[in-house]
Amino acid sequence: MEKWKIEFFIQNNYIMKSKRVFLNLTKVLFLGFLLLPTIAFSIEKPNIIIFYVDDLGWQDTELNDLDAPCPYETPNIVKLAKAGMNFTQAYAPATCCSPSRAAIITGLHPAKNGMTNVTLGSTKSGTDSDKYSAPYLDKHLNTDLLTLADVLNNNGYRTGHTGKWHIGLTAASYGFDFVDQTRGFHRKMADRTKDFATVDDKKYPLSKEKYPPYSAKNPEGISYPFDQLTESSIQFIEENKEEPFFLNMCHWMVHWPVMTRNAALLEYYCDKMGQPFPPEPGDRLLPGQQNPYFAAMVTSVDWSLGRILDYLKVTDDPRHAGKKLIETTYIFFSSDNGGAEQRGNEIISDNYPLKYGKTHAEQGGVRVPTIISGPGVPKASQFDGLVSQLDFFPTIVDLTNASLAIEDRKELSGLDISPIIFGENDKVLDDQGQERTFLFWHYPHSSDHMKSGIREGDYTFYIDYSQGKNELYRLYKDGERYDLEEENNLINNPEYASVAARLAADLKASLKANNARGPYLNPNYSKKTITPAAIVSSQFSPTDRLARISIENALLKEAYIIYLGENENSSIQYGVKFPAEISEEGNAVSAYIPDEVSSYRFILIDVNNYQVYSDVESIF
Ligand SMILES: [Ca+2]
Ligand SMILES: [Ca+2]
Ligand SMILES: [Ca+2]
Repeated sequence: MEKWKIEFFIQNNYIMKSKRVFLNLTKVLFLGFLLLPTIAFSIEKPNIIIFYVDDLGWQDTELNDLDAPCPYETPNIVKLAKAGMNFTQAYAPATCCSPSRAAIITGLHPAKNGMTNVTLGSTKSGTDSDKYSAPYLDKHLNTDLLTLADVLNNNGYRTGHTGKWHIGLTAASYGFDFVDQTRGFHRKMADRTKDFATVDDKKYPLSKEKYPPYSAKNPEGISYPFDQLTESSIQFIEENKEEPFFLNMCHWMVHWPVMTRNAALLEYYCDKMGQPFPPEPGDRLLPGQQNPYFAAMVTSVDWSLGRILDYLKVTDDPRHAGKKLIETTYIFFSSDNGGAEQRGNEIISDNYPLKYGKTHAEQGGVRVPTIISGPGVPKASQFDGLVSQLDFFPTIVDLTNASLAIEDRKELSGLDISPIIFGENDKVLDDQGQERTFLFWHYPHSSDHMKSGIREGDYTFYIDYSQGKNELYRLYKDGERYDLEEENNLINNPEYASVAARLAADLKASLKANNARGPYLNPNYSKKTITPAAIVSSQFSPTDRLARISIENALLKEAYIIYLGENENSSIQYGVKFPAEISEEGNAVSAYIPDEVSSYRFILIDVNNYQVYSDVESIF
């Protein structure tokens, strides 16, 4: 296969890391340790767990808690932070689910891998009132892309995915040996006010073991309903711990539907929030963080994390005599995007003091709780610099000493932050030793908040495509919180003109370097002043299996073909766009149509930036 290039990058990292961890420890331990071989501090092929939460906001845990105290109790998240490093300014690669997940697993920025939203495979153009049209998104992540699971699998790791996938097909098509995409106990309830789990429940029996929270009503703690997602994750570790393993554990919580099967937990939060139990039917309308169902979901995710940590703590590592799995495993804890604040009338949570939430490029949409723990990571440490989940891929490659072809490594959008997590450096550096000074986001979707954004130092800057204007905010000043709420737009303040110009230039250069697509102009827009490209003829030739179209009104700058249909056993990637050939004149396009494919359509971008879909063409 193409992606298994034979030319591997020979890494010296293993030896370097032995020294590195060793030097770290000498800072805190005594000289006597110098006599021990350095190898004793380094874990060969450590295990990796990514524990990923859906829609968990930056203020939805007891970490980084500003202003009003977080009412949701997260003792295990706090415990994990005390065992490792808490990142106070960590970011998801995107504002919503699929693009963040695709970015983590490919190590490529959403602008670069093209998956910038959740509407996969949709060919809807805008309506006649929309000036812009979002780019077409592949129906599933292109299977030709190298994934983190591929890299680790190729380096002797067993790879498991549990829970939410949401980037098309199943995780089995992307390098995972073990796949269980169960929703666990986060499955829709007919009536969330009363359909709670019981001790002898068929699907969700309550546990005999008791866990936090403790209260006067339940001084010994409470039971939790059976959660297949947590159990499958433990099963994967149990069955694969003889080998190094990578577990990508992705909860469906705390995403909508907002509900819990755990009556005791819900009652605990109703009591804590001064609300009746069981709650009245209907939407929760109290502002801020007062939704007891949501609180129960956050604590349920925390319980699940606790189950994993407890298992790792008591289980021997068969590969490292005398060690428990917790001593040989790195855990990456984070969330795929900021909190969803509201759905219909229901108030879910609040990202305040951060602005907005999920699907927004502002801080509430992208800043997320993040912890990394594992061997060599200083306990209860904190890093306040900018990091991204895009850094997970290269960091995991480094931690696992995995071989990766030089050209694949160069493509990665994030940076190896292992010097940060070992407390050796306080700056995130690229391969040339240059400090990374900013992160950026690209969300060319939605009708009213289609934005690209950048965070650099104290500032955020946005290009708002829908409104045709730019914004600049100053989050911090002299190390203090200044306008974290992003309320005072400084774009017209002459004092900040050079800052705005620098951020605009960095953002535009990043979008260009990553070949960011969209937003495009919408050919259906009623007030358009330029005529979009239009298709005048379309043919298919069965002899050479070439589909051809010719164009009038405007020449083309990009053209793609998508094959339509479904066949999971086929090597054809249905719904994934591939470049089509534009004629020298720019007014005709052709594409090869494989034997198996019986319908297709072209996607055209004309020189004026209109995105035009051809009709669906069928071959009879
Ligand atoms: Ca708070
Ligand atoms: Ca999400
Ligand atoms: Ca808010």
